[in-house]
Amino acid sequence: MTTPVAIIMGSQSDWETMRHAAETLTALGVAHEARIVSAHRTPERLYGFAKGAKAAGFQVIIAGAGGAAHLPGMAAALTELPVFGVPVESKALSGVDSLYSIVQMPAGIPVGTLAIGKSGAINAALLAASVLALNDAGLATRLATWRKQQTEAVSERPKEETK
Ligand code: RP5
Repeated sequence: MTTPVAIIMGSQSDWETMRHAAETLTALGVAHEARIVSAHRTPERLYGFAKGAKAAGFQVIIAGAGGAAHLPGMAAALTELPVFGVPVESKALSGVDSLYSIVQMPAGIPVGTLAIGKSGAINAALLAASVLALNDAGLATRLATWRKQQTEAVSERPKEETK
């Protein structure tokens, strides 16, 4: 039994954001593995991971990084697996640096770039699940249920504000 989704991140400090991807996948019953793989501090680990990811059975990679966020693009350069990039909110530039580092890929090496921070991490997991659901009817049903529950949780009227 292989694990379909790899969640990689540039640093332990990214986990606070990327754990939301992991939690979303868990809620959908999608097996995943999280690893710290830094494009700058552990380039050989990145090379080994990305080159071996397909053979290891991964089908989708979610890559989160902040600042000079080269991890998603470098991973995408080294594997044909779909890579979804999550810009982590940085202290200096609030994640705009991360977003620009990830989103503006040259034609030929795609990274599906999500929103900055928690929303991006959750949506990366949902996109990964949507991709896997194309060939997994059980997951497609769980995803539809997840979305239905989300819709039902939205009230038609705002609750009274408490003072
Ligand atoms: C990036 O540098 C990481 O993805 C992280 O978002 C950022 C800061 O890393 P730390 O200094 O917190 O390890 O490579």
